[in-house]
Amino acid sequence: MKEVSFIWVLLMLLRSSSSAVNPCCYYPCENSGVCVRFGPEDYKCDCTRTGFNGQNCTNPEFWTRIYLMLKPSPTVVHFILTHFKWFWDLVNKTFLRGTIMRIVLTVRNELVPTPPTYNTKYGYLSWESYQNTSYYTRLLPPVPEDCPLPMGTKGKLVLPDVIMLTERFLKRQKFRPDPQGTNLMFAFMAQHFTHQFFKTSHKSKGGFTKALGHGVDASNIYGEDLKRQHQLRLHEDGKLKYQLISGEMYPPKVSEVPVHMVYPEDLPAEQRLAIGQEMFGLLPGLSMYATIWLREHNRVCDVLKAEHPTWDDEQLFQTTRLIIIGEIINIIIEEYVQHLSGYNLKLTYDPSLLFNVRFQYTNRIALEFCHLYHWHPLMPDSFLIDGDEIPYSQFLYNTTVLVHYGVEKLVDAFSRQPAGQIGGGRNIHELVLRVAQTIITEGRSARLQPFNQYRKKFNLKPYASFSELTDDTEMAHGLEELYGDIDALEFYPGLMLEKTRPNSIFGESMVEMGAPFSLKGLFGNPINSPEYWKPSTFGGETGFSIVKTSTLKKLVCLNTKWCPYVDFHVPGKEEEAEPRKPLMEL
Ligand code: ACD
Repeated sequence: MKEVSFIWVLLMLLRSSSSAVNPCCYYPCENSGVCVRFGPEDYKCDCTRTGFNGQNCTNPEFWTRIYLMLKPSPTVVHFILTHFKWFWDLVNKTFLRGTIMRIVLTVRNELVPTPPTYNTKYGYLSWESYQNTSYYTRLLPPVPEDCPLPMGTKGKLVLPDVIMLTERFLKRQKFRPDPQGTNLMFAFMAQHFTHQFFKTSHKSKGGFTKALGHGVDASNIYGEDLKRQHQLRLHEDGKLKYQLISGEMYPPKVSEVPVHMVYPEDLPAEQRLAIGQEMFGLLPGLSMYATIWLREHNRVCDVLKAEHPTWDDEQLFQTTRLIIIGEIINIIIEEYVQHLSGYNLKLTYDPSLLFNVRFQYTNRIALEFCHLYHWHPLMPDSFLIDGDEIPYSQFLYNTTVLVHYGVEKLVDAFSRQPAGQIGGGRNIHELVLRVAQTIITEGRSARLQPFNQYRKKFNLKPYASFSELTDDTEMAHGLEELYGDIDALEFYPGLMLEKTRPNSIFGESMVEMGAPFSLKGLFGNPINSPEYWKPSTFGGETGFSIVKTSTLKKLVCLNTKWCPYVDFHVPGKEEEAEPRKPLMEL
């Protein structure tokens, strides 16, 4: 291995000394200008519609100058949104809530190109990138192949060894709970929800996805293709197949619904559950959410059937799927992103906020979004359920945990157990550290641009040094030694090692980069378009109201015998004391 990298370094040195360096390797174009190479040594920056001009798109136009003067920094905006609770309590009761939400959405949306632009193969616009939806799109083109150094022109000839890098800076020393109080109910929701649109195709190397819906399509519930969907369907009253265990609904067995699922060879047939997403037998938290959504789908089918006795199975199924997609989006915006943001502004799922602004109802998942969402520090050291402590060895691929405890006890346990802080480094359990290693390796083969280039793309100031990135002096020195230059720091390590905001789950970059992808993906869903967002799409006012009023608590408690403590954060003092509410009050 060492010889191979030595030969590679020699080749690169020979290449760069014998020919001119591709000028785009210097990333000369600022402010989203596009670098185009002309001849061996020349380049031009295309500054069209960037609001800047000059050779490198560095001179602001008049209105840009004014805008930049008035624009508050992300730190100031975040501070205002997370403080002054009395002020936000007032705002949340007025029309200003919607107005501010619209501003948040439009500002974030401007950062996501639509139609999509580059992909791992094409660092320039091409029809192939646009129409081949098997690729993840990319915000920034890959580092050109002919650059003298792996990250362009800065840093070391060889990037740090991935195993050493992750062992040293990402591996957990001692579990550090998230200071925002995030729990495992959130962590499993994150995993369950995102695996409908992040399905990297590892067979075909180079930024391909198997999730062709590129957004919230509930394919994790219904399967990624029509064949799987039909196998999972009961073909009666729009429902999905299920099995009853002690009178309660669970996903059917693979022996009865023979869809491809990933299970260890020695797992007994009766323990193999058939679920929309083939990986969801991996963790009881995932099969728990699969069970909850299965029950919800079949419950909504009953509601629709009662109002539309003439509808056939197909119409009941399709309309229920749209309702389920709406419920997911609502819960994600109003509870999941709300929790993550720590904002005192109450985020609102109201698609009509965007009806009078320029907005395209389409989405393409970006490779950078997929990488940044690898939030494995959330995972604890072991799982605490109903007085039992379950180690990973007994948790993985153990579907008996779900049936043994039942949904209620699992929800209760996961809602009470703290998840780990995502940012700040050294908080990934060693059992899942290899996932971080895979993502860094994949980032290298996809030639992702340096972290600082992404900071600029998202209107953030690039870090001037490693000690600006992190307050941990030892880590800053170590990174300096390994990368040689802050401008050569890689994307994923940058996001994970950046200092966290005070009492926050992660740092500035994760929010500023994650939010645009998220909000565009959620609001860009077709159900939010003026053509779809109306009662008839959801079978009438009843279905529309299920979408508009869905909550995590209703999702769980309308599908369980008793209502456990359920939230995306661990209980505070008041919640510990709060008596369980009867279902009628939900
Ligand atoms: C804002 C709203 C608050 C944003 C806060 C944190 C965002 C950080 C990372 C992304 C978070 C959640 C992702 C959720 C949903 C993804 C949906 C994707 C759909 C394709 O300030 O803007």
